[in-house]
Amino acid sequence: MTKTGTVAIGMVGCGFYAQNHLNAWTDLRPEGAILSAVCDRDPARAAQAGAKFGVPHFTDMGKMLDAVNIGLLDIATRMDTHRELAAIAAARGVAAVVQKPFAPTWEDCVAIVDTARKHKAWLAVHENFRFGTAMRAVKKIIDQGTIGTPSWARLSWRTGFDVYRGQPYLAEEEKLVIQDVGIHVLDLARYFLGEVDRLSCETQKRNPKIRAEDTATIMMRHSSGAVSVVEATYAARRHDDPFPETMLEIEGDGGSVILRKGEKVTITTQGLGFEDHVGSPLLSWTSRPWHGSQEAVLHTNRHMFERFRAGLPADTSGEDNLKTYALVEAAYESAATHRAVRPAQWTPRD
Ligand code: NAD
Ligand code: 89V
Repeated sequence: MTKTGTVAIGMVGCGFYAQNHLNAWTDLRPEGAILSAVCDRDPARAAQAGAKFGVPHFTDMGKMLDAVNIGLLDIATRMDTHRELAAIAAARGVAAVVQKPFAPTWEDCVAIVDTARKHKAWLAVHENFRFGTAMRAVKKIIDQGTIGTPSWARLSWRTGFDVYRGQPYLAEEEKLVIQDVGIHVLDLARYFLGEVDRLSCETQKRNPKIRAEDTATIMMRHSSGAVSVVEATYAARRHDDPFPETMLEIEGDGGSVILRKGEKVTITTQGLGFEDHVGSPLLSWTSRPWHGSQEAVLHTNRHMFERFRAGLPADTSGEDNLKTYALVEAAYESAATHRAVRPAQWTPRD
């Protein structure tokens, strides 16, 4: 990282998950990320966040940008507002990070990226699973060549945790498990095994009380020749539920790395097996079982802040996240047509 100095952070959306963003930005203040204003269209939530974190609060993002010189916007509203808010930021030349899902459709996502490019505005997506401590540890094991070249993987996110209590809107979504959590696991599959040539998907709706699919089983052929299986469900009924952890089995020509519940890892290399624990520490504001996800927010926010300040793209830039979102859309198309699908490709208009 080359640039130094501070960056004023503006938080848009002060709801359920944004509390983790707000706490993470507060932890990053000594490193130069200065939470400077919050905004929520719900006046009570805006006021509560402003009071708790000691910054001015607004109910309109435009008015916040008029009043406070924000360097980086962190937009943690839900996906139906991302295109509108990102367009406002881009038109003002303000850098923005938007939470996942990027947007409700591929077309919306492409429009957000094209608009940011048109205005030369820095844009990223807060896709935090790959920034988690355990995932970074597994990536380091792979990048060190410990298991050779990865050729097969199973990435499994299976829970019966009541996700609907904290996020009641999930029960009403027209597209659910792939768009909400499959998107994270598909991004991890890209992170560990690279880009995808084709994908097949089966979905199920196993909970009669919700509107959309709650279970997806996806198989992918990566450009490297590797094959991955991506699984996601909110309908698992298992003792010792791993929520919100992703289980991994990654095999290469030199060994394998298995990540189990509790962030326990088994590494096999040169015919020998090793056990270790790669756990996420508890922070002053994190609590089980969300602590790994919450800590991933801290690492993600640090990455966004440092890359923006250095004038570099984020690993999960808007353009990068289009490759993950293309897998989401391909999965839904495959489930609807019962055939393998090649993910859409985005090419810059300019
Ligand atoms: P939420 O409904 O609890 O909070 C969203 C907030 O945004 C609300 O308070 C709402 O009033 C506010 N808002 C909406 N439109 C606005 C606007 N135009 N201007 C200002 N404020 C506005 O939702 P949530 O559960 O916190 O989820 C928010 C996003 O975070 C979703 O996209 C969700 O998928 C994502 N999320 C990510 C993770 C993760 O990164 N692992 C986990 C949970 C949720
Ligand atoms: O992490 C997320 O994106 C949440 C989930 C319910 C999967 O925890 O939406």
